[in-house]
Amino acid sequence: MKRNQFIKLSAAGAAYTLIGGYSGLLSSCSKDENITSAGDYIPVTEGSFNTPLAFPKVMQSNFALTPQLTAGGNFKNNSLSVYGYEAGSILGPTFQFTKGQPVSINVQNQLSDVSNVHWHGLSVPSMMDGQPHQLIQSGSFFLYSYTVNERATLCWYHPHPHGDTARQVMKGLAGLIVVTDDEENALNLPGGDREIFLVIQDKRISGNEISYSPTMNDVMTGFMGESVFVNGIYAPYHEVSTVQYRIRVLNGSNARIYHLALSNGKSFAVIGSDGGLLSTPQTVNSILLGPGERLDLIVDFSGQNLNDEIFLLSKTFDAGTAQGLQEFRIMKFVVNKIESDSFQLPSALSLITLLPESQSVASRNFDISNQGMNMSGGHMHGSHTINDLSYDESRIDETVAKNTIEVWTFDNGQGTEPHPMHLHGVQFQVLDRTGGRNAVQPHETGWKDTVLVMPYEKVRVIIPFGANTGSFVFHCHNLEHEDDGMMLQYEIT
Ligand SMILES: [Cu+2]
Repeated sequence: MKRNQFIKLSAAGAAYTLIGGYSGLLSSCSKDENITSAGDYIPVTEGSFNTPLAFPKVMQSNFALTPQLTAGGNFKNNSLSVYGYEAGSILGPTFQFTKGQPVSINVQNQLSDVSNVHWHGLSVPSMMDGQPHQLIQSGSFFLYSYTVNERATLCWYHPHPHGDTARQVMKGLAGLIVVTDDEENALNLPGGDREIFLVIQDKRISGNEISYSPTMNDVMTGFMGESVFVNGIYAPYHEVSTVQYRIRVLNGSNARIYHLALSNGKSFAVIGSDGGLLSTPQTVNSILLGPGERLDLIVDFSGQNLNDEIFLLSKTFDAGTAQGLQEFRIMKFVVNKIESDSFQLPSALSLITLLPESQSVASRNFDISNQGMNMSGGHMHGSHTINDLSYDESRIDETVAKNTIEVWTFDNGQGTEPHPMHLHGVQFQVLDRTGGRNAVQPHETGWKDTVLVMPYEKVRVIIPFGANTGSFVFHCHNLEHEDDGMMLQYEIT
């Protein structure tokens, strides 16, 4: 695809500018699509919050995943036609791993399409990483085996076949991975029924189907749904007592960003993110969570009265796009018991050694501003790139030396869309953010594998590459952008 074939978004985001004399293209677009640079605004429809929250079953390991078409989830007390990792379930089991543990998981693909499994956040060998070109054919299987090297953290797994990741995740394929270690155990954080795992995902529901047929606008903005699910349940509630809870959140949505807050206006503590515990708790009133990012929170319900209802909200925010325009409720907590609680949040959680920039041996800059549209196959579609390049499995875009440290910049300075940038194979630290929010966010003060780069922002991350050689991808975790090619390959040599 040639550079001058792009129809580019204007920097102001108000209109499209045609470059290279292809002005005839727009008129050949489907007439029922109004093209707007902001994408389509898909307002959330709140439910009645009268379905109890449920949790996927917890497995230690050695559980075969069988991606398949099945019935699962709960939408207004009906199950949906979904893709599941087992029969009768929208999300796969939550895997509970311990640092240092060997894992083998057989994935038997019972879908009619190719699929695979990526272990998002775990640093596994290139061959086991479930990369976009490492596919499991329909009716075939692959045995993933690796050792869990991570410190305690919340990761997740999902399919990653290039061009079909977004649809397969939207249809239901995802699951959590919880890694524990001695350092975290020693903190005696709230556990048992006082540790709650929440997978937040928006979906478009049509009848008993999760519909997925993105328009060009959906590709530009990312595909968003009107119905917000938690753990596969639309508009759920969960009963709590008046104590402190550890609430662990995954934004497992294709594209929607959530501005999380509590309806009682109380602050809460962020104690961890993608790569595990922070060094110290960060008290916030709200936090912006992009697709693929995780949060580890301490929420204190003490002082509430019996039958109080507290909602987890997404507040408005300014993304300059169709996102963030609406405040909506995600789920309800209902106080059903008055109890007291002896837990005291430690002021020191973990030792995070901040990597000094002086140890970096190379800097690389990635322009993620330059998104456009192009015409091929008879219709207009998005064309998301990094440094003007689209994903090509046969091309290695960057080569880094093993056991070295580098600084990478994701530059969305001229961009008009948010991009949650994710690297496979590593965890990194956020050095700084200039433009936009202009600051490292509270949950970005530890280890991360996905960083939200909002319009007009430039974010620098410092990355220690390990001894794990081979090729890996890095990409935007807005899954429509990713499928559209906003993904490159790097090789550790
Ligand atoms: Cu993106």
